[in-house]
Amino acid sequence: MALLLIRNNKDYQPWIDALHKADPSIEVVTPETIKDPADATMAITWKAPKGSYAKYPNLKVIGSMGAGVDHLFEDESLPKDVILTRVVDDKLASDMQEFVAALCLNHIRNLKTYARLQKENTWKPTDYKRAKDVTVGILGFGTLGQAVGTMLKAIGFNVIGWSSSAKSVDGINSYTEDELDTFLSKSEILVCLLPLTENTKGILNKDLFNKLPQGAYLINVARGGHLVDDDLIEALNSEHLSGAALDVFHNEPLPKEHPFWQQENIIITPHIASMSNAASVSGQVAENYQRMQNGEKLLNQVQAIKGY
Ligand code: OXD
Repeated sequence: MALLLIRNNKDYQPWIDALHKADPSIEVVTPETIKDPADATMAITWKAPKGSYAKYPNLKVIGSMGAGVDHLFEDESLPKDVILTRVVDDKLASDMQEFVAALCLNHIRNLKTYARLQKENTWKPTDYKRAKDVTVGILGFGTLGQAVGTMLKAIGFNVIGWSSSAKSVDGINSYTEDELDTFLSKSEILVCLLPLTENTKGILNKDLFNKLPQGAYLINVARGGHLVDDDLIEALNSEHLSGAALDVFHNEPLPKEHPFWQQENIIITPHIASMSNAASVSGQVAENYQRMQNGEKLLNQVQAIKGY
């Protein structure tokens, strides 16, 4: 019996060290070190090369090393009868809170404009908004969305949330299903934190942008697959949207020739909003490995039918 790690970048050592520390009794292997593929009973993975899962016939549990699980469903070799898990971690939530707060404040205080003006040796004060006068809509009001909403509320923003099932968070109006248009019409900054599923692919498109107030700002810290890139460029060029901050892309790294790089009103960051940390999540992975062996219910299970 062994716990198998599979990662696109093969950066295994931090995970091996952290898992050994969490539970030295677990045999941790990688596709390179496993002797018999039949030994792997649980795998934790991040963007595994396509077809990986077919090589291991005894997998009972497959877990994502991150909060998102869309990479699991993108692989047709994902067995139908395994239990799927993801990580839920306070650090992932607080990192996301700080990142989105920084972007919202950066936007209302025009810091990107000053960075540009500095390059031109230009001193030019401009008007700014106060958080209390700005409504931020969190599209995807799950664990991370609620954490971000609570932080923005504490800073002073008006915060509203939308999710497919109703949520109740103190001081934050939450909208659901058929109230999407009302939610969008109030969102002066829209933060996408939705899971990527068949229903949410391409949701950040022309129709949605047209429902936002004139001059709205988009922050996408979920997945590149939520966004229709050309529709964003059009909405920025027509000035219906005033700008965007994008941390995630259809193809990562974002190809050098992608038009987003040339767009002055887009902030591009390399998928760093909230990075899963092996030391911080290995405890829950080790706990799940033991639970699997004891036939107990696992932590942070994913509902395969919903895709998150
Ligand atoms: C995640 C991510 O899903 O880093 O954890 O995007």
